[in-house]
Amino acid sequence: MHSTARTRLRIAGALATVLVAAGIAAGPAAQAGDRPHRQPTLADLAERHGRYLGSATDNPELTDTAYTDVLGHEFDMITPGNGMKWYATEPQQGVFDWTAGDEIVDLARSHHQRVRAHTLVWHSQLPDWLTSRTWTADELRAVLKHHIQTEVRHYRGTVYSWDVVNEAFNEDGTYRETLFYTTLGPGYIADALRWAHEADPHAKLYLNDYNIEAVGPKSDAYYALARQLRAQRVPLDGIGLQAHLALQYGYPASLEDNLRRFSRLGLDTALTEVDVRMQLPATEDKLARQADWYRDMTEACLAVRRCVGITIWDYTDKYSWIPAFFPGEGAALPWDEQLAPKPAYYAIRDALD
Ligand code: 9MR
Repeated sequence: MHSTARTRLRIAGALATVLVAAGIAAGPAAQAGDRPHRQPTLADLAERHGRYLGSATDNPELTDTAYTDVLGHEFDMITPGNGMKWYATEPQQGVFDWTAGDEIVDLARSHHQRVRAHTLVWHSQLPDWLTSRTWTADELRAVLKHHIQTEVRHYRGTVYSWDVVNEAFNEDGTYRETLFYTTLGPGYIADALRWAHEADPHAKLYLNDYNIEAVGPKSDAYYALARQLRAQRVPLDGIGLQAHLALQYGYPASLEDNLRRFSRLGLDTALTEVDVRMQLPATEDKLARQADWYRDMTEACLAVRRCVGITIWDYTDKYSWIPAFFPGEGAALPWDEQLAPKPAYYAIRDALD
């Protein structure tokens, strides 16, 4: 939503509160679709702090109108969960397919939401033509550059940022031995950032990974790389901390310090794929702990000036990736499978309010 429209809504909302308090207008029993009377959304609350509140989404879910209703009004940033990945966008070499990504960009634009585009260079979800043969360094460099620049040019002007390279490091802080690393060496990361910047000088360019929320060997590797890239004037704007957390592994208590050290390098940070899974069944106690974690993460981001926003990895347990990847685990998101808000939803509100 444009900020003028939001301001108007906010004024209308404030006016409605006064009228309700004065007994002039209908109170909470008013129709849900009665926009001037609605409570501020998560995005409204985040905007007051100059932050965004986003959700991932995926194409198959978009026929679920109860789902898209919430997606369209509660958030101001959208990430396609799969539609912009290499397997989807270049299924045959040199043959590009924008159908899935475009559908999500168009939906986001129709709700005046921005888009965090995800992702250009990743070892996973690659097309067969790319993984089923060997490449010389020169060949692969040309293939990578063409993929990045064609995709970034296609979405130029329609996306806020790109996760240019995703999941480049191992847990111990060594480079992950991907096709790109083993063929091109570590310089593929700087090259990818430069090529993306050439194709869209306005998009914010990120490196993105999981298990880098706390200070530790893996986030240290990003810190060292980011410092080096900044010194070499490579166009890097931000570090994305995915934040796929699990109750059984503990909360990353150094998150705020970690965000702050990246800020001090002159970089933006964002929590890009947040979820907090648990061993099922979900109990009241686990949902309360989960809510605390969502609150703490939100507060950590608000406490660090250059933490620009938070994206949850879809908003409802109905469409979470967790149960399929971690059997016996789930309930990771702030809305349940019936699209009802959970304690985590109210905890995010509290932290933002
Ligand atoms: O949400 C995505 C899911 O639908 C896919 O099946 C999965 C395949 O690996 O990828 C999921 O998204 C991942 C994201 O692209 C990168 N970080 C980890 C996410 C969860 O696996």
